[in-house]
Amino acid sequence: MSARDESTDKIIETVENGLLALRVRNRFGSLLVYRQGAQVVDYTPAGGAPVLFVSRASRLERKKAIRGGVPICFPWFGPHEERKELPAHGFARTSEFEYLGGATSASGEVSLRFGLKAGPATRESFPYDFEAHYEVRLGENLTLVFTVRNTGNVPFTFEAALHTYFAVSDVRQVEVTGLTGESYLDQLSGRVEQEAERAVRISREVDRIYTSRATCHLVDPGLDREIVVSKQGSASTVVWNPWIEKSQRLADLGDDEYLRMLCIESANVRPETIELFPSEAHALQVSIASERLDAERRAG
Ligand code: TA6
Repeated sequence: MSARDESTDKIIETVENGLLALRVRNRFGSLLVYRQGAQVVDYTPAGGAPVLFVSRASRLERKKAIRGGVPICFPWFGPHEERKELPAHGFARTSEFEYLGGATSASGEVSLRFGLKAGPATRESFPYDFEAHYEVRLGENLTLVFTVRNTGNVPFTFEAALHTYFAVSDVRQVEVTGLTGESYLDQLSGRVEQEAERAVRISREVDRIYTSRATCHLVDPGLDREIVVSKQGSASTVVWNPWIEKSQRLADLGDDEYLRMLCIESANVRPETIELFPSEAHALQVSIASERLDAERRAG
């Protein structure tokens, strides 16, 4: 291992697009994380291309959901079951997380810690006491760990998702492997299906909640890379691309941007909703690695 040049390890607190942010740079690459939603919006491995997609039409404004990067969906996923006026995917992604500090390990891995606690605003829609902690680690891979602790005296259930938008060369040319045989809820038809294909390919709107703990591989010949998404504490994998019509309906997504993104989300949603009893905690972890495609895979 080369000697570590400590001068390259940097955690810079900054303001980007009017939002409080942290920039990280080390020998493994670079990150940009907004305090709002503790949302990672850029992860670029050293010598590689950006791994995450952010819509050029995304509104970078306080209290507005950012379309891209890794939104944290919590404490519900999608529309709220009873109260449709509440924001989709919960309040975490538009909440200001507390920055709890950063650290650099002996190997040069940089970790940032964030926190979100229950308060009057959260209790309005989620009447429970909780503490959420989020760790963002830039090392050989990007590792994200979202932990929820029940700090009250009654049990509660919640859904959570790290709603990762991956940047792709052309969504029509990529494939996702690792989900063969897994059952999934097709959110478009409402039916439960089983994945029979060796690889998931995108040629229309896809919105599927797989019941799966498997590691997924996003193979992108156009970018000569394979993104490996491995998980711990996650029993759901959501695969979503809005395709043409939905992209045209989304104000914060360019009409052609569906071609450049694919969501593979590490989650616990719907039948995999989590129940926490007082003092219990649950950690949802995902590790994202960007690797060069070997010659055989490049050949397709
Ligand atoms: O991740 C799948 C999904 O639930 C889709 O149904 C779609 O709504 C997507 O999330 C985007 O959600 P958002 O609230 O970010 O527009």
